[in-house]
Amino acid sequence: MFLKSTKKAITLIEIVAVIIVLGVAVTTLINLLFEVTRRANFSEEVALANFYTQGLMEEIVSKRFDENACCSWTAVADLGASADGEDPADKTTFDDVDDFHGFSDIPQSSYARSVVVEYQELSTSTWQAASSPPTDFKKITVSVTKANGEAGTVEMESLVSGY
Ligand SMILES: [Ca+2]
Ligand SMILES: [Ca+2]
Repeated sequence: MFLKSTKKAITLIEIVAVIIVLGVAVTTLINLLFEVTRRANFSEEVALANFYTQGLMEEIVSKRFDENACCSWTAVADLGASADGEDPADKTTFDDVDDFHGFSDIPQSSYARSVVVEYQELSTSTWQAASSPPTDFKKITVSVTKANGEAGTVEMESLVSGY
């Protein structure tokens, strides 16, 4: 009778121990699963943002350097599609790289894409915003951001020349 009673007590302790161990293990597994899911989402966001950034960049650099013939390049105030008479909302009407200045669109729900084009100059060995534009070089920056995403903003820059 005494032995039987002791065996029951040990069984209860074992059950409590198993519950505690399972609780810790399940919590750890859930945390691990959450982290794996978060990283997978992050990778997918970066990959998609890269895809949309690169796609638009390739489209822009396929256009000619400027609306004007060499070398009376477009004034800074006239960068963008409006000054050339193209439709700022319709990039299929754009025919030179700076027409994309100020352009923005939503390639997919919650992904916002925008473009900045600015004249550049080489100072010693560093490219920087031109101190007296226009110059023969334009830097194109395409940015893609996912709303409420973890990847932040993905940016791609290209330098094109009027030569
Ligand atoms: Ca144009
Ligand atoms: Ca233009």
